[in-house]
Amino acid sequence: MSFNYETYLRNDKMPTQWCSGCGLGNLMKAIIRAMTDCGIGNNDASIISGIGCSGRMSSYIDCNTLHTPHGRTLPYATGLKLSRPDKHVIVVSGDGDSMAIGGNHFIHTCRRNIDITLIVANNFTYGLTGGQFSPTTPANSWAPTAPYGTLEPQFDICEMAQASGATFVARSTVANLKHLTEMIRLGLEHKGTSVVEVISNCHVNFGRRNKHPEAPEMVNWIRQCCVDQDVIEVLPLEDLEGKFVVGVLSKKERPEYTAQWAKFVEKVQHEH
Ligand SMILES: Cc1ncc(C[n+]2csc(CCOP(=O)(O)OP(=O)(O)O)c2C)c(N)n1
Ligand code: SF4
Repeated sequence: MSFNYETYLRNDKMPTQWCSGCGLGNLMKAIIRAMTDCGIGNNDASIISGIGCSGRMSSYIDCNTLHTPHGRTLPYATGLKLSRPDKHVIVVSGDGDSMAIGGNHFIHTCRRNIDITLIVANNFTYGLTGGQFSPTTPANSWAPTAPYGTLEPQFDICEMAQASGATFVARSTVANLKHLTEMIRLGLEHKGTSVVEVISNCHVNFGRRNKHPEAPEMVNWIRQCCVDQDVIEVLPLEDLEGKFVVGVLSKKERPEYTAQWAKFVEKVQHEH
């Protein structure tokens, strides 16, 4: 399939402000490809993002966008989806945006199983503000806010999503555009809360301090850390240490919130 990126982009905003080689460029490409694959046009969807380098996604994709305060993408997305259940609501958020300041919204969005696709660009850091450590920064990493190394263990975004009730959970990376497009496409097709974690390179503010200062090398490192979900059964546990398991990690059926809400409103109006 050929992809007409210009149709989806705000071409007057190009080139992007992202650093050269930033993984977010590939993520933007994958989102446009997945929307094209699903036949979702600019007006069929809304892209909502928070504040952060990942937050710029809503400035660049021309798609009924909302650029919301840091950590607050999901309340906006929930309101929008409730008022326009016919639209695809796609949230693009950073690991800080969705796991730190927006962590509570993340949990309750997954719990409701509202039909939103949440794409979390996990670059292990607060990229925009200079590389402070985030809830997904690996332990023993260096950051300006951890001059002696980080002590805290990292959150597993996909485990958090599953435990909170998201009915589609997948992980991919910017190192494999085809796989990433496929995971986003499956998330878009799923009816319910879908969470797609995307391991991305911030070589500038994370990699530079943690032995991966160049984009190609950091992308290769990400690639080498990936293990496909299909093969983990046959691997010894120690081979999974420090690896990102990629693929569809869980898919379940459960009533979707906007459909439940419509029925609920009808029932209440009928009874009162
Ligand atoms: C309420 C509030 N607190 C803090 C900030 C400052 N701030 C802006 S972006 C950001 C972190 C961005 O990190 P992440 O969400 O991981 O996105 P990335 O830049 O890595 O894509 C912070 C702390 C803010 N804008 N608003
Ligand atoms: S600071 Fe990091 S996340 Fe932000 S644009 Fe640069 S490489 Fe990408």
